[in-house]
Parts: sequence; structure tokens; C-alpha cells
Amino acid sequence: MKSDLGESRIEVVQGDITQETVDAIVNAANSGLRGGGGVDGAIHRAGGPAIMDECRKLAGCDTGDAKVTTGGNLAARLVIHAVGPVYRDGKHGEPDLLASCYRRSMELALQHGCASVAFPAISCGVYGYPIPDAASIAIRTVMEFLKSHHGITRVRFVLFSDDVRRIFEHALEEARES
Ligand code: AR6
Repeated sequence: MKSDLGESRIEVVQGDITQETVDAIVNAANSGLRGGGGVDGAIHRAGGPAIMDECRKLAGCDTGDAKVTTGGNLAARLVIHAVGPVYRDGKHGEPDLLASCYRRSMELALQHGCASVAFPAISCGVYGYPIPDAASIAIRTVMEFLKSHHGITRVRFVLFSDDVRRIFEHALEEARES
């Protein structure tokens, strides 16, 4: 599914984010930037050791923030390591922290001259965020950013499963209508 917003486009697709040919892919990292399972593990495996070499020099990353490394062997030039919140009950700042890591990722992409960025469903795996809520925050935050900044022309949400893709498509439809 695609949605045009002036000069920019949001796309929702099913796939493996490590295969994306965009300027930057976003990683769902942990605050130690230590690598791990899920999409983090997949990105480090596909991108090779150069990514971890740079992560080690970054001294971690706060929840709600993001940091940049090389894309190593990936087609993407950069990896933006974003740290989403661990979901408890939604009353511990999780929505703001999740929105913040999307916003910070977009800011960094822009600062590094990226015109295209791909996101996974940050916090929707091990970190347990309810996927419809996370999808709505992800789409709305990126849309808001695109309305007030120029330079990023393509944002792709690359979801691993068909179920999650459908939930993000629904969130995109809802955000377009509101
Ligand atoms: N491409 C796209 N999406 C993927 C891929 C892939 N190759 N692999 C998994 N996903 P998770 P989190 C989806 O758990 O919840 C790590 O250990 C997955 O199906 O990767 O933010 C980190 O080191 C899910 O929908 O990230 C942290 O410690 C989504 O990516 C912690 O997990 C996010 O799931 C972060 O947890």
C-alpha cells in the first residue's frame, strides 16, 4: 500500500528489512547497542561486523533516541539504531518514547542526507508493544515529520509478517482519513 503526501510517499510492505535498497534502514535496537535477536540480529548478520565495531564506540543509546552507523555489507548506506520502549501497561511513557524514536530516526536520516528510509515495527516483538497502537504511533509520527520537513521522499514500513503488514496498512488508512 502507498500513500502520497506532497513530495513524499509512505509505503507499507511485507518483507525482510535487511534486503531493502534504501539510503538508511532503522534497527529496533536495545539501549546497550549490543545486538540481540529479532530484526537486530538479522541486521548485524546481514551487515557484517563493521556495524558492531561502530556500535561499540557509541556508548549505548537512550530509550526514545537513535544513533547512526555504517550499513556495512547491506545495500543501505546507513543503519539508524533506534531504541523503542519495553511495553509495560502504556502508562509509563511508552507512547511518547515510541514516537520519539521514530522522530529521532527521521531527524538523523535527514541530517545524513537520506532521501529514503525503511522502518521495522519497533518495539512490536520482544518489547511487547500492542501492534495496533504501535502502528498508529509509527505512521502518525512519520506523517507529521514529513509534513514539516523536506528532503525525505520515501518512507517504507517493512513488516516481517502478513498480519503486522495488515495492521500497519489499516493504521495508514486511518491516518490518511483523519
Ligand atoms: N525484517 C523486518 N522485520 C523483522 C525482521 C526482519 N528481518 N526480523 C524481525 N522483524 P524485535 P523489539 C520484526 O523483537 O520488540 C532485540 O533482541 C518482528 O517480527 O526485533 O523492538 C534487540 O536487541 C517484529 O514485528 O524488536 C532488543 O533487545 C519487529 O521486527 C529487542 O529485541 C520488532 O521485533 C528489541 O525488541
